[in-house]
Amino acid sequence: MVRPVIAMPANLPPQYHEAEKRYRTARTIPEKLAALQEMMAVMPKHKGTDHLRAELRAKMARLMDELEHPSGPRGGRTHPFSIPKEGAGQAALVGPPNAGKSSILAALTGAPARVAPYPFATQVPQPGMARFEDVHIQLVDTPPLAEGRLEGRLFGLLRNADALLLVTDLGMDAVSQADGTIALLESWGIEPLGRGERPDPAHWQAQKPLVIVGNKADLDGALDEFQRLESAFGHRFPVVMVSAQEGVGLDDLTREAFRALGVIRVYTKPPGEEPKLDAPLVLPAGSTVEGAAESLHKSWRQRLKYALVWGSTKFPGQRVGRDYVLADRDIVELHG
Ligand SMILES: Nc1nc2c(ncn2[C@@H]2O[C@H](COP(=O)(O)OP(=O)(O)OP(=O)(O)O)[C@@H](O)[C@H]2O)c(=O)[nH]1
Ligand SMILES: [Mg+2]
Repeated sequence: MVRPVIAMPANLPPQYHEAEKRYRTARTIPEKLAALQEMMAVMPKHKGTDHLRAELRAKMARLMDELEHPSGPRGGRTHPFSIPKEGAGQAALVGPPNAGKSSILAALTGAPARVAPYPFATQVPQPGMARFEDVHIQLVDTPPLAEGRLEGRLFGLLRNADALLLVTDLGMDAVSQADGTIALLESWGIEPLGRGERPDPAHWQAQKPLVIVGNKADLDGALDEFQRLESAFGHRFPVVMVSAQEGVGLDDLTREAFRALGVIRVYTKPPGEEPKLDAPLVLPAGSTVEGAAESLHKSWRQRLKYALVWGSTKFPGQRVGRDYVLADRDIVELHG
């Protein structure tokens, strides 16, 4: 087939050409999509790249369509399925059929998840809000991941999530379930990140902090199975044991989910007043006093002179500069 030649803007960064090489050698659609998404991410945004950007977007839409309808494109453009983010971040529950993803969503959020004693019960993603201390985390229940069943819209959803919670069934071989799911994610170009690893901002859609969950802790033999799971994965990933049915371990799960989101809570305090403890700012981990100030109002960019911080500082109410890196639960008093 003859394709029109796209005039290449001259000033593309080297990362673009690397990603393009990966695009050309990619064997699977998800690998192609991952490379295209990277090409878009590193491409400078100006008039000269508009045409190329539109071209790449059209390619991605075609590939998404192929993914959803493997028998060939039907009808018009398909957009990746997406669930608008809410709260401190979005964590998707993923894993093999029947492991208890929907049960965990229902137990933590009260969302009307479809729980059933047979596999492939969940057909469409379902969001719900789980409380962690004083913030909410958005959990998204997804259809099971299994070989040959990748849906384009599910792929899009996973790439958009901030973290993945891989649910396994402790009544079965949980280690192979986790291994199989990780291998599947990797074959789709999604790289799981371990404890303390943060996605590179240029590749965040392909790199996902992962928490491994052993569910059905109430079953006979579950503890032994959990120990196997922990020794196989605990050196790299957080591994938590829960029973959605008995409501056990769910607090640990939301804590690990919160950690995986890579955000911190910061409370502001007007001078001479009490801190606003009921309304934390949720900021990316590593944020500075300046970042916190700007997230409140952009006028702080000019005005900010220093801040007093309670929490991570050596002394309560210590005076710090704009570059001071805040920690989760810090209280900040801004001074202009
Ligand atoms: N014993 C026990 N059974 C559970 C637990 N959690 C879920 N189940 C059961 O496991 C089965 C599957 O639960 P679901 O929540 O539908 O599992 P799922 O992972 O969403 O399944 P799919 O949507 O098919 O992928 C149901 O019969 C649940 O009642 C648990 O903690 N303990
Ligand atoms: Mg389900």
